Amino acid sequence: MNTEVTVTEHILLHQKKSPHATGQFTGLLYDLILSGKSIAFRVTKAGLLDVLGGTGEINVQGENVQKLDDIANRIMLYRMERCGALCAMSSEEEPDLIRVRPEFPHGDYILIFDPLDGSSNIDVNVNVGTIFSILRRPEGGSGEVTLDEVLQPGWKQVAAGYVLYGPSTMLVLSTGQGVHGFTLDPGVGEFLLSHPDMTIPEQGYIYSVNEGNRQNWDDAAREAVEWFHTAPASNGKNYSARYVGSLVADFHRTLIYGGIYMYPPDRAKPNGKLRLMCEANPLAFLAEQAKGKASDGRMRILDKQPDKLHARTPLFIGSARDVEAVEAIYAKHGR
Ligand code: P6P
Repeated sequence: MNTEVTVTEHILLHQKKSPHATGQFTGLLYDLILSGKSIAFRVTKAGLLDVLGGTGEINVQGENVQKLDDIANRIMLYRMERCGALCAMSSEEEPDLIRVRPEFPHGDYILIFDPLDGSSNIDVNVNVGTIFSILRRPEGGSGEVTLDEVLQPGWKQVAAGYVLYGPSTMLVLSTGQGVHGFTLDPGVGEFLLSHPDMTIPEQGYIYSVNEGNRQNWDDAAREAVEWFHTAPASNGKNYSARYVGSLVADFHRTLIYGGIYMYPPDRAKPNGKLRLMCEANPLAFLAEQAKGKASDGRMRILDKQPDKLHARTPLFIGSARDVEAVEAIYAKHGR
C-alpha cells in the first residue's frame, strides 16, 4: 500500500465527490492537523516539560483541569481562530460559545472540540486524544453567530474525527465518505494514510464499561451490561471486558476490533457523563460511517437535538449488533 498519501491528498484526490474538498475546508483541516501535532509534541514529552498534574482550576464540567488540558485548549483556540474557515467554536473547556473575533478571517464552519479527552490519565501515561466535530453555519446566517445556529443535531455534521496520542499519534477522520486513519510519521512531520476505509465488525467480542458505577444504574442499564457477561461473542466465546477510562482509546479499539463501549446514565449522572456535541456526536458520526451504530439506549445519537452546548448523553457505541442488543433491552423496559 502506498503509505505516502497525506490527509490533504486523500481528501482532494480520493473523495472528489466530497462537497468539502474546498479550499476553506482544506485550510481548516490543515490547522486542525497542525494543532494535533503541536499537542502531540507536548503530550509525548509530558514527563519532561513539567506539564503533568492539575492547574488547581475546575472547568465548566466540574472536573479538575489538568495542565495539559489547558495547554491543548489554548493551542486549539489560538490556531483555529486564525484558520480562516470558522465563524465560531465551542470547547469542552470553555463555558460559552467562542465567536471568531473581527480581526481574524471568517468562514462558514463551526468547530466543536474536546481538546484533550481522558486527561485524568496523563499522569499515568495512558492514551489521550483530541476529539472534533465540524458543522456548517446554517444557510443565510449572517452577523453574530447565535447559539441556535450551533446547537445542531449530529446528523448535520460535515466531518468529525479525533487525534489519538498513543504509542503512535493517529488522526482518524471522516468527511462523510467513510472513515480513514492516518499515522504521524515523525520523520517527515506528516500524517500518512495507514488505515483506509476503517469499518467496525458487525459484532464484536469486547465490552467496555466502568462496572464500578453498577450500583447507580437503573434496571435497564444493569441488564444491558449483564447481557455481555454471558452472551456469545463473535469469536464463539464469552465477551472480554476492556476499559481504559479514556474514551478515545476505548472507542479506537472498538472501531478496529468491534464490540461495544457503554457509558449508561446513573443516579449521579441521569443524562450520562459524556458530552453530546464534543464527544458522542463526532464518535457517532465515525461509528455510522464505519458501519457501526451509536445510541443513547433509546434513540440514535445523531438524531438528538442538543438543548445546550454542554448537553450530556448516555452512550452505547460500536458494532451494530451489539448496540442493537442494548436497544432491545431498553425497549423491553419501556421507551
Ligand atoms: P469514568 C474522561 O474524563 C472521560 O470523559 C472519558 O474519556 C472516559 O471514557 C470517561 O470520562 C471515564 O469516566 O467515570 O469511568 O472515570
